[in-house]
Amino acid sequence: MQRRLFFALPAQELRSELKHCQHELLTEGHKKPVKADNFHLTLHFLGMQDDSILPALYKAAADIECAPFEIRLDQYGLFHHARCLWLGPSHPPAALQVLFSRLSDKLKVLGLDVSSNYQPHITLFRNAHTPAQALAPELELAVSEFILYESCSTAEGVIYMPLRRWALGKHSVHEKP
Ligand code: 2AM
Repeated sequence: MQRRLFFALPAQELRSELKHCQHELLTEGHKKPVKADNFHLTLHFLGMQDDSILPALYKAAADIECAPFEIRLDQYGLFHHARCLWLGPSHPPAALQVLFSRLSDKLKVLGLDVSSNYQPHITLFRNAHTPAQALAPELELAVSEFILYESCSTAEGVIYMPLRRWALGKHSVHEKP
């Protein structure tokens, strides 16, 4: 079976703050807010992959060593091509780049295409055409784990299902939630 997969940092702890940002930006005419359940900060998008790759992905992720860290989210941005309006860090912490690069190295060994051009962000709106006018907030995202998600299309829209999560600073692997 094929699954649409991506590694990401969960952002549910900032759920109410991010919803507040969306509420403010709605007044600027942005129309398609991301569901709060789907807030995340992507590390690596893997696209459609066969199930058979999952054990290798689990092993690769479990081998990553990285201490917990924080990300200050303080700027809005717009990807014109993808039409997504996002909140992200103006100064991504070195630890985020380290986690991204270590995961990247493991994925390359598995023969996967990984992006080298990394712009960390949390998407707030899809189908966005214009940049945010409002001043971005300053939010701290505490990063203590990363997750392999499956993107699933349902009648209610896309949902991101955590397949497995890995705690930073430990080698513990938690099975499916
Ligand atoms: P984003 O909203 O953080 O940009 C699942 O589809 C998630 O993977 C999306 O929410 C999107 O994250 C990211 N994604 C989807 N298609 C992508 C692509 N072609 N390249 C990079 N990231 C992508």
